[in-house]
Amino acid sequence: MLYEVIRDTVKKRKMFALQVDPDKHDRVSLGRLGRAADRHPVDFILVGGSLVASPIHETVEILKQETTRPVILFPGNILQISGNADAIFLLCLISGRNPEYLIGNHVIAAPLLKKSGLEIIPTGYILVENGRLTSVEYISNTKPIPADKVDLAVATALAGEMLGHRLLYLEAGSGALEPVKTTLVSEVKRNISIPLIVGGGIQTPAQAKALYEAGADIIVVGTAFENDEKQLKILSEAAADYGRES
Ligand code: 1GP
Repeated sequence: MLYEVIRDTVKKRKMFALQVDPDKHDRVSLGRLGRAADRHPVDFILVGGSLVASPIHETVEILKQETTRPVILFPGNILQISGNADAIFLLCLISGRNPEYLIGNHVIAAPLLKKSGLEIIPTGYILVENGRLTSVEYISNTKPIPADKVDLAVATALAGEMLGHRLLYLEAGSGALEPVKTTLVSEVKRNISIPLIVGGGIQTPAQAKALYEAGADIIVVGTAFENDEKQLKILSEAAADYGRES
């Protein structure tokens, strides 16, 4: 099962994931990205976004044809479910207080998910403020945790782990001006024992390295590759190098 692979891998090295927003790609660029993921040290591919108009099923199908990397759903809503994927991060937006993103959508999706046969990976999703209004904040109608409120982020992460989430995801939001601050990442990491994912606004190897050093087990990057696929090589290799150094 993928969860066990992730849990065991992060005990030995850092991981790197590519996030694909189906609306930002056509068939050709998706194919290219899938093949590039195979050539570089990408551990898995996340598919989804806050607001997606393209059929998720097709995106997953194309990626599955072009890559051997696991494809995991990262759904912004219940329309973003496809039985073709390998697993789903079943996100619970625990930084927010919108019941639809805490349980409402999960109830609607549960029978479909059961039928789909997808591996379900319950994930506590924590949105952290980054200085700009992000799509996830707007669409979910929730407030992010203020960037300097480390104690709130730690308490939220602890609650997420205590409630049984198997991963925690610190999210600055796609296209964030700044990634989540390293001080916040390190305090969260110090307090939890499940794998910690960090994403949003990561553009450079130096940022990735600082986040790994602070305690991120997995880094997720999306926007940096949308206009420049060469960045996939640069960022994923920097991540792999860091894994070897540490
Ligand atoms: C979004 O964390 C991911 O959910 C990736 O963010 O697009 O800013 O890399 P970016």
